Amino acid sequence: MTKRLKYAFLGVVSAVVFAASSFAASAEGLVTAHLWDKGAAMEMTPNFAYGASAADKAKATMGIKLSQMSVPAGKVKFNVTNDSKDTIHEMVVLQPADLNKLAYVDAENRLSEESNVHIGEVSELDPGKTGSVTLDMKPGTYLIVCNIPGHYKAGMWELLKVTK
Ligand SMILES: [Cu+2]
Repeated sequence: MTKRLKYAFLGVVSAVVFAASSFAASAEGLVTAHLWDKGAAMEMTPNFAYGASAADKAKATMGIKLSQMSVPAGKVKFNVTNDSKDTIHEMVVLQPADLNKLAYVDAENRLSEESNVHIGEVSELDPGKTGSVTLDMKPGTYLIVCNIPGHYKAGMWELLKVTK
């Protein structure tokens, strides 16, 4: 191999290594979340907390749409968009010990972020705004909510399974 060829070869090798490492970086999970509502004029009905049937939840006037219901464990990036025209929303990731015993703060009309184990969030997005957060997630079931007062019970929650 001439010296010139050797350098060219090394160049190819480093390009391949670089490509491989950027592939590894892009292997982090990506979840897209859309926060939606039917407009501030619509009444918030507090009947759609966790446990509401899918049929009931379909009547909710606000909600969260996730790109998927499960994602592999590890680094997970959440890209969050507030699709509302007039209402602030947020996305909070909780990992409650028991989904059937969620701690609720009645005085604040929202879930306790302490008792339900707060993992991370994109807080208070103005209408039309986007935000993102990358979290290191272990296998388990997570509750994704908007914790603006009243919004969780009005239907703004989804479950996300993190798989091994
Ligand atoms: Cu909300």
